[in-house]
Amino acid sequence: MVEKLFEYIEQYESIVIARHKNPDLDAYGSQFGLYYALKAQYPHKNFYIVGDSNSLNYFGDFHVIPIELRNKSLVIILDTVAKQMLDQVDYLNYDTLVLVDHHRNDPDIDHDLYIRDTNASSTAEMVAEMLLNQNIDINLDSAKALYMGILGDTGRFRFNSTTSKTFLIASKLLESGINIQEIHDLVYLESFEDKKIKSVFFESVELTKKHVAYRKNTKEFLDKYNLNAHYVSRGLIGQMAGIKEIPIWVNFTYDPEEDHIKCELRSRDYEVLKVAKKYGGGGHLLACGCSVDTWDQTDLILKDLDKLLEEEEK
Ligand SMILES: [Mn+2]
Repeated sequence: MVEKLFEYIEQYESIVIARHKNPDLDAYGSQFGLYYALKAQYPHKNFYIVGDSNSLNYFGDFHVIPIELRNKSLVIILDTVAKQMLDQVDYLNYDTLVLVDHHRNDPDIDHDLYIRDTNASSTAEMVAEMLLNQNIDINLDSAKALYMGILGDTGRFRFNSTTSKTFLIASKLLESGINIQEIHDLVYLESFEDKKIKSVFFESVELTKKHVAYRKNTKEFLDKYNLNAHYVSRGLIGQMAGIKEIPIWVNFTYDPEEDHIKCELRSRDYEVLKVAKKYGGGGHLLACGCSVDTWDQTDLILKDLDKLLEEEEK
């Protein structure tokens, strides 16, 4: 399958590399990692990186390209297989379309090739492995991006999605000369203000009777501290992680742009994905999300999570 992707790459003059909206480190890392390596390997081809940007963009700028160009391109979509995570232009305008992803959902996008590895810690790990197997040089820029992608999706090699292969690949990336300290400072140093917001957030975390921790981030909370919904939803959920008494933790955040409530679900041991799927969401077994329209529905999710704990108590 990977060979087929590289046959396509050989075949096309113009190659577009896309990934999901509201990119996380893995989406950016896999995208830029693939881009820098391919650009150096095939200097006469045209590679384009497309998509939106946000506060996690430590990487660079994106190309804006005409639809006619997309229509005759190979389009590679990374780190998602779901239409709702993409702009229409990314999955409708292509000559050949390839999906590369480590999530469990089944694609609702028409495609020519689907490279899936649900055992991979991250799409960045998949991309690194493909490049290594194809003997394509992973230069410094590529290695840095891929390493950051792996860091993001493994929580710095702590989540149990981290495998011996993850370390093997990280080790290969280190051989490209990346500076770990520099990368960690770039990504993980916090401002005093950020730290204060985390403390406000944590102070009002609540518990259900089965000790599911949750936080309801209302419009008022976002407005008061001038926070963006995506940051609160994905960036603050980690504040509830790593607490002995808390087997499952959930972050509910009102998103004014979509006028719905983003729900992020996490657990160390319990398959919260079942609950996310019930509400139309998806993701990983222990780290997933969905969105609902009302706060009443968030209470239903909490009930379902309590039930999950009751049924499967470990
Ligand atoms: Mn990912």
